[in-house]
Amino acid sequence: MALLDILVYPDPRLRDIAQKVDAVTAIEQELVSSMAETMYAAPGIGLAAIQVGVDKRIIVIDISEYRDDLLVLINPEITEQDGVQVSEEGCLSVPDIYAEVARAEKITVRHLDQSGEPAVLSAGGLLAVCIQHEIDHLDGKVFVDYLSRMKQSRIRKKLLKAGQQKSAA
Ligand code: GNR
Ligand code: NI
Repeated sequence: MALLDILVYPDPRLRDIAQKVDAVTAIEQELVSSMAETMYAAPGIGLAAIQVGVDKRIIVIDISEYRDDLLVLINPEITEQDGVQVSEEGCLSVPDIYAEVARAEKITVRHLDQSGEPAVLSAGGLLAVCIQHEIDHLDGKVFVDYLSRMKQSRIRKKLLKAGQQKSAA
């Protein structure tokens, strides 16, 4: 296991489109465990491989109160969705920025689990939000893409400036 570096917006690698995983091998399992460690340390409730610079369709999520219920989704695909919910989102790749985003209220997701077994999951509320947020990352999208151009440009400036201060320190 290893702590991985999380890419920060507007890093162009966050625009990469992740590739389907052909087989869940020891390599993928090692990546999953490093991603989980990185998510728990951050701390965050979800992490997509793209955020750590790996272009594989792999997501880890834990929305449980005691951080002891890891969900691993490989090659996730939303097969059904229903309703709309608006909630405040944040992102480990967009530090200290929060904004309301509209998402489907309920979703059904087909995926492979951590052992590579096909599985289906139905989710609503925060879990549904988190899964949609993570699948967006796999498709090169970030939640700020849903905001006005004006807000996007303010966020980009702010994070570029914060990044420069960090590298000068
Ligand atoms: O930690 C996270 N919190 C969060 C809150 C509301 C909606 C989505 C999220 S996901 C985010 C972690 C992250 O950036 N995953 O990509
Ligand atoms: Ni995110």
